Amino acid sequence: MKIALIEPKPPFNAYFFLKKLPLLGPLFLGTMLKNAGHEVKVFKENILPVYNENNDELHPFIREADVIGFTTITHTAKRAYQVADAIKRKFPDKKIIFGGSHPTFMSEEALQHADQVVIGEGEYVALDVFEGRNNEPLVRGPRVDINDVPPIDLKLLQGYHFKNDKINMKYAPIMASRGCPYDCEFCSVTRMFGKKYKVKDPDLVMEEVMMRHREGFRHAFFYDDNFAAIPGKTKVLLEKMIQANLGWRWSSQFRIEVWKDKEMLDLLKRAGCVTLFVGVESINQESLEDFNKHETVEDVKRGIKELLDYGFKVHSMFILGADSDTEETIEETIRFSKSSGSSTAQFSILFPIPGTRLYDNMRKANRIFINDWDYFDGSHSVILPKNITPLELQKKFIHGYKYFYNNTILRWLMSRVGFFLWKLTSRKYMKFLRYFTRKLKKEGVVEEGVLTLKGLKTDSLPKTLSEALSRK
Ligand code: B12
Ligand code: SF4
Repeated sequence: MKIALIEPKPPFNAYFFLKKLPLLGPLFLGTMLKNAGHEVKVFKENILPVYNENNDELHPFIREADVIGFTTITHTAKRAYQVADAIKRKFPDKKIIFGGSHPTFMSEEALQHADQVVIGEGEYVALDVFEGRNNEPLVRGPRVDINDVPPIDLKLLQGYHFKNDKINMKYAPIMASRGCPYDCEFCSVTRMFGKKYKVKDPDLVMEEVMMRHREGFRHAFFYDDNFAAIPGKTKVLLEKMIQANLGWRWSSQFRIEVWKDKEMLDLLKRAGCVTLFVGVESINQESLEDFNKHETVEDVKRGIKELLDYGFKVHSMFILGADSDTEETIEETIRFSKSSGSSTAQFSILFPIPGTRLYDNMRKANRIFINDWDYFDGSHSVILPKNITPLELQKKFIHGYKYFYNNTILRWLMSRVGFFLWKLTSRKYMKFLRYFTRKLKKEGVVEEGVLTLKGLKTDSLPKTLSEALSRK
């Protein structure tokens, strides 16, 4: 069978400097399907779009494929639906399957554009679904033992260039664990992969590491959500990397408490870890509690310093707009991003990802004012914050980037970020926010910048941005 797997392009190219990093779902499943004898191609639309909506043209392989799978996160969902609908219109007999973190939690919505939706992890059901033995509309994928998942075949990726087997991608994508024992309010990882932290056997991870090294990679990004969650197991892997003496450089995501384990820091250093991506979120203790972070501000401050002193780079990720945030606490967080000495910083506006408690609570409270998935990317205000207007929050987000990247050696990044901000906070959106904030004030929903919810009327909440603008 010919099988196409598609990662749709996001509406705003927010992470275009990391645009080559693929989601691994299609590669894990694609590798399994290829090993089972199918012709598989994986399209990451950032690199090679499969559908041109201007002339209604599909990529030739999509026209030939028997089955087409889509992976989607929330802010690529609309593009996925657009492409899937175009395929169905032209080729009604082709089977379309959806999976990924958005369809898992919005399965009925996704099913309107697909023949089947896989909920949860896909490995144990993919063969039955793609080969047509399981035709249930909603298929629940059981939790996967990641030791059963083979190393991915990067050659499935279309539109990338290969030279002597080396793909033109700087960072080798590797995943050594899945899941997270924490359960932050805004994050869907625990509900998607489970509270149990699944760690891959270090020998199997090393097989993949060696494979990427042979392919010519000298840098890697471990996709783990919490690389050192089970320190004992992480250390075994690190020892093996040190023994292999690969001389390569890599990064991953960590919780800040990793700083307390000096043995871990030593091993990380010797194993080639360069940058720790840390979810700092806020330096307002109440916001950390809103997020269920199980961290203290003191820990965060001390942790960043210790990691930097140890010679690591720290990429600090902040979330602005918790219920306990005010303009002042947001400003403090932004100022801290710089005074902390963090090597790089990333700001997000709190947004509700389907599948999270935050999403459920915001829906119930009727506080999601844009029901357009295109804007669910952490770069747009989509919920009514409590102590600041959506417009001011949006401005703080822009200010955060400008403040952090102003007059640092990272000017090159600034120019990129500047471009990305320009793209993201498009004029139309800002115009809408100004109008919307005025409307909220007029209706008494926001009084002196504080969300009262008193006057909240359902018709205050437009379905899409264009609808909101047309109502104006
Ligand atoms: C690596 C990563 C990135 C990379 C690259 C991502 C990319 N190409 O989009 C970078 C750093 C650039 C990034 C950026 C962002 N990311 Co990110 N990222 C991840 C991370 C850590 C790993 C992704 C991955 O490969 N997972 C591993 C595979 C195994 O999981 P999977 O893709 O879900 O696939 C499994 C199942 O879903 C299913 N499946 C998936 N697809 C399909 C398809 C079919 C047909 C079938 C049958 C089954 C199936 O089977 C797979 C195997 O079990 C995840 C967290 C996580 N653990 O998943 C967050 C995650 C995907 N990111 C997330 C977010 C929000 C973002 C950002 C918006 C950042 C932000 N502001 O918060 C941006 C947007 C990026 C963009 N596309 O524009 C959210 C998405 C949630 C959502 N519903 O939208 C996640 C889930 C984290 C979270 N907070 O909950 N990210
Ligand atoms: S934000 Fe990080 S620590 Fe919190 S649940 Fe998600 S992966 Fe775990």
